[in-house]
Amino acid sequence: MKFDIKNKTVEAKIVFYGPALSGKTTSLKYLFKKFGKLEKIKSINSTTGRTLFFDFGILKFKGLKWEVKFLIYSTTGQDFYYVTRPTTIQGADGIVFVADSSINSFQRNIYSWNELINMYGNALHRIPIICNFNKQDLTRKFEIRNFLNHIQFEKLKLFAYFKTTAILGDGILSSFRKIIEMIFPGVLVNQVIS
Ligand SMILES: Nc1nc2c(ncn2[C@@H]2O[C@H](COP(=O)(O)OP(=O)(O)O)[C@@H](O)[C@H]2O)c(=O)[nH]1
Ligand SMILES: [Mg+2]
Repeated sequence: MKFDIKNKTVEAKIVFYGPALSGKTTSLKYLFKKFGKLEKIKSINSTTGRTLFFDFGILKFKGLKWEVKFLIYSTTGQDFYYVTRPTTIQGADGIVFVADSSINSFQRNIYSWNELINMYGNALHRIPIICNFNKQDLTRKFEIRNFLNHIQFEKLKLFAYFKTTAILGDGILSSFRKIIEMIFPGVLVNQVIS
């Protein structure tokens, strides 16, 4: 988090993390579209259209006295680009883990989650983290409870989860509001998002 007292601005970094094709880019696009900033997202894509390095965009909100700037990233979940991920998530003030709820993706989510844990170690206890169980529109989904038990979520102090369907935008805004609230507990959130 960066505070600029002179210009009364605060900057926070939010990272969307998760396995490949879980819906990170779709979630980000919905969010930016919602705030009329779709054209502000920069994506570095491979020729197949999958995110090669990351998507990146900035959302600014005017508070009563302070301007709040959210730097929002999505990482790629492709093993080959593993090396780019630690730099993307460095200094994150909040993480949105986007899980693919398809019953066949359970292990891929766990793998990606463990990767995150390994990168952050104990710091994950200080960083707010939200898990979006995305693709709720699918019929064959794993049990959320199973996943939560598997990751021992009760050990995480700043944790919440949401059911989302990014292609429809369901749950995306609520989840975003929550991560902001967790990053800036208390008054600020009501001022930045009307
Ligand atoms: N059925 C369904 N498909 C989704 C949902 N969100 C994303 N997708 C699809 O999943 C694929 C991968 O999405 P993308 O956002 O590129 O995943 P990323 O690799 O995590 O950035 C695309 O074909 C999306 O249209 C969802 O909520 N439901
Ligand atoms: Mg992507």
